[in-house]
Amino acid sequence: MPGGLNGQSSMIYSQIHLIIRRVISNMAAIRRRVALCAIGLFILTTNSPATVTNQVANSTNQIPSKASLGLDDNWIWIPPGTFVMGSPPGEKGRSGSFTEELITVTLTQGFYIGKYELTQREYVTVMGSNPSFFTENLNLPVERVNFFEAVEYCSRLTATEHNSGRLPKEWRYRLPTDAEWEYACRAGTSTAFHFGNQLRSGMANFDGRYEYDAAIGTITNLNGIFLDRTTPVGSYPPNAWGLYDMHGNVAEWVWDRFRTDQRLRSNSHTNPIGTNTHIVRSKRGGPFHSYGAEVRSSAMGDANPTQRANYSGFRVVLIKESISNK
Ligand SMILES: [Ca+2]
Repeated sequence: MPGGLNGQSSMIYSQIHLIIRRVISNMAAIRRRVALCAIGLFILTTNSPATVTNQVANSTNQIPSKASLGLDDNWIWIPPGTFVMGSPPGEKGRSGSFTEELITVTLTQGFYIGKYELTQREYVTVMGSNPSFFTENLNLPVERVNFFEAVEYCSRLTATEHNSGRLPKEWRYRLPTDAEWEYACRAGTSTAFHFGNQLRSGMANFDGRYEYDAAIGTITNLNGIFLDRTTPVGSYPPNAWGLYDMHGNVAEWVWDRFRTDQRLRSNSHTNPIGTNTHIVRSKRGGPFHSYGAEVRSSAMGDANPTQRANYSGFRVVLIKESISNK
């Protein structure tokens, strides 16, 4: 009869069978997770501090397309990753303060960054005026902009692009943080410059009379090239990620002074950003009149944010996150 002992036994056996199958299935899933964890642990433990740079997410299918953000080809995608910020103690000419102390930094957000320093053409298009000193070519980097004007440029560009519908509302343009700038500059390297440990006359727009070797320091070369002015963006070879003029030409305003304030107030080096408790702001990459030692990847200049100088410009990032004006 239906629901009799045989029927109940059959139902019980079916349920037991189902439970056993689920247990086996779960064990297989657990084994897969353990295997993945082991692989991840292997990857982490086989990266020495010296090679921790460039632990980037290589998956190209996570990169938002330039077309979806209204970008042209002058933008480079920088993947999230972990890198060592700063310079080793043996690197000659490094700052005597803690500003170049080695710190492992993780950036969890990928972002787009300008392939070039912001040009005068781009600045005039958004701001309607050109404050620059060297003005005969609109492909020269904009200069004589102060920190606040650089921030204003980013805000206006964001508003324009949002209003046009080209840029999704959750994305915005801003200055790179100190850490983002150095991560992009190094492009996976840990040497004094993105192209190695030596900077010779003509390799970048700097004072080529004072070349540099990380093991020696400044090397005087009175026949070296010193232009004493800006050059059109992209006049020298790019780094491995395709970014130009990260060493020299104009020094570039960044948002914060990470290593002089964030480091002191927090042990967190994930997406580090400084505060505005310090009035002065950081500039990175060094300008055209600097010695080689002053345009190293880890070198940091600073200035009052109201300073206007014909050697100070900036570069812009586009990122899907918000950083409050704290
Ligand atoms: Ca520069």
